[in-house]
Amino acid sequence: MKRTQTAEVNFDSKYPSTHVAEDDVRFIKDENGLDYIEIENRFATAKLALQGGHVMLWQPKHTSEPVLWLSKQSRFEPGRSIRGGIPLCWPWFGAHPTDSSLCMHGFARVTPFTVIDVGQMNNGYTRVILQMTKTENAQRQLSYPYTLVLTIEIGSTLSIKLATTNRASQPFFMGEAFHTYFNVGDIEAVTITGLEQTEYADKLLDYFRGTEEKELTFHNEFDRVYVSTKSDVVIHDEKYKRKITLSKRGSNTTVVWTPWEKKAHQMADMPKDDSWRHMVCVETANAMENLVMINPGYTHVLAVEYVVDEL
Ligand code: TA6
Repeated sequence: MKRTQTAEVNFDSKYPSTHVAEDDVRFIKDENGLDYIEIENRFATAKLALQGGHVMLWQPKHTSEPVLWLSKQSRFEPGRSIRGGIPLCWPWFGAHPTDSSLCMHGFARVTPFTVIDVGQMNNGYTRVILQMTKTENAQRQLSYPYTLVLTIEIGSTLSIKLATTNRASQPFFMGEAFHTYFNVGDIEAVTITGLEQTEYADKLLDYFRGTEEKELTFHNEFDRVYVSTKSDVVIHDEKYKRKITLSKRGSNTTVVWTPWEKKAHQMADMPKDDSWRHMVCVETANAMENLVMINPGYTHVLAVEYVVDEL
């Protein structure tokens, strides 16, 4: 099997590698020392950073705009999370439950992943399998043994699975999310369905609990954690004349967030223009009362698939 690589990439030789078509995959390293994988197959283009197992870009060939939003001000530096794409929140979502000195959304998104396998699937999609490394920073924040494996399948749809295996002798609880930034024509021309009649905690109202009564529309900052929901969610984008369907497994929480202008302009890695109008986060998660308990030796998988259709 011949690989196309322009930089040294950590391959784990114990996994057999399937065929990688030469024009599909490139391995690159930037001037900051971050490693990336660029994928071009007959269905889509994509770009991943090995830091955080971070899917930065995905654009199926049947749609004219990228599906994921990526900040022009993002800092592509070791140890800093990338603003946009699909940041991983793991092994907690939001603030750490007991130690406020630890970073928001856990440490997976700033931890290097190694490449376990990259291959072309029978349907022509490209599958990338990554495993999170055990850095000192990671070990300091989570000492008991586990493995974290991310599988990404790139084609006219995008499928992501995050598998957590408990290698300890006692159960452990964790929170997690695919904190996905979707690229939209204009947030005020977006409607989100699938969360009607679902209980939420509103972060902007000190986690006030309510029940969503109708489809979501956006005219100001919005930050709600929808709990105990396994439903698909659909982002209807009137401006781009498309809809994005999120189908999930192993998730009981969906988070919806737009910072709006004021908060976006306070964030160092968000442009001070109207870029915030072109993103909405719809996050496939397990958070709040939906934390996951994993018994010794067991594996929990968080999975989502994104499908883009014309409106
Ligand atoms: O998922 C929504 C949220 O928790 C918001 O409250 C906001 O903090 C957002 O995540 C961004 O978090 P980050 O740490 O990536 O800046």
